[in-house]
Amino acid sequence: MGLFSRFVAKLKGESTASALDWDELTTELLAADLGPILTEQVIAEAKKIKGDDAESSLRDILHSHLSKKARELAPPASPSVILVVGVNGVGKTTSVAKLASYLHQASHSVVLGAADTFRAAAVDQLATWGARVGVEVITGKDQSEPASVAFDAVKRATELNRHYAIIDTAGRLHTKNDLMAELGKIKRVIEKSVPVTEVLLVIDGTTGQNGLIQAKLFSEAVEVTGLIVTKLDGSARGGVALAIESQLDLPIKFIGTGEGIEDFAPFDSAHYLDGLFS
Ligand SMILES: Nc1nc2c(ncn2[C@@H]2O[C@H](COP(=O)(O)OP(=O)(O)O)[C@@H](O)[C@H]2O)c(=O)[nH]1
Ligand SMILES: [Mg+2]
Repeated sequence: MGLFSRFVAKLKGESTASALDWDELTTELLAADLGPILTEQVIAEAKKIKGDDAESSLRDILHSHLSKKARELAPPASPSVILVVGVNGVGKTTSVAKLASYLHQASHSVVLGAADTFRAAAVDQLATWGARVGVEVITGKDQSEPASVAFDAVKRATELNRHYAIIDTAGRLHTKNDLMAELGKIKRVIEKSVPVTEVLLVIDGTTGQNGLIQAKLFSEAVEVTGLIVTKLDGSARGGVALAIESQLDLPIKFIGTGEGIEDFAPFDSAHYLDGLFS
């Protein structure tokens, strides 16, 4: 059952909601990870609603809190460079592979850069995905500088006139300043040859309000242009996505809904809101 279906059903035919209903809606919004700030804003706006059009009004309220920034990916160039960042285990490498497959299927050419050089397993993971998808993966020698692998991948994409270079990076704790600074370095080194057109922050949709803190700190370290929200296949209702959009004005560009390569789609705000109401 969607987040608001019960509430809207109750409100039908009433001119105002009772105090109990507001408490109930507040609890539901918090349980869905909208967070205290957005929940308070939505409740304040929702209190002006009359019963009959509660659903469409609530939908309008939520819609007004979504980011107005472009959700489309930067257009293909030669190459358009996409840096993928985030904390450990959120699904960066998987999302890089999914995005490569998505672009590949749309007849775009792609080169991947395995700039998570911390762990050999991370490089192998991306190489395996690359082979499966059918795109070239640039890797460095063991323990090589992430920035130099990223630079090489972009150089390769430039030489081959590829549309996109997607760079996977190591997971980093958003609270570790030196690791966050390294992201800036990777970006600067790439930009000696080609501008970075997208920095996509991967957020695990099940991590709740911590996702909001991650988004805040990553945006301070590097200019994040959009989000990929993963693991929206589970029971989590993913309301943190709305909180991030509302409070940081970052557009969600893609969502991940499973471990498979096809479990990935551009974010569709109407569909997302439908899910909250259906
Ligand atoms: N259920 C689910 N699992 C995912 C999704 N995206 C990634 N994963 C899983 O999350 C785990 C960590 O993914 P990985 O890409 O290695 O994360 P990274 O450390 O950020 O690179 C793996 O087991 C993935 O299969 C998703 O959208 N849904
Ligand atoms: Mg990884």
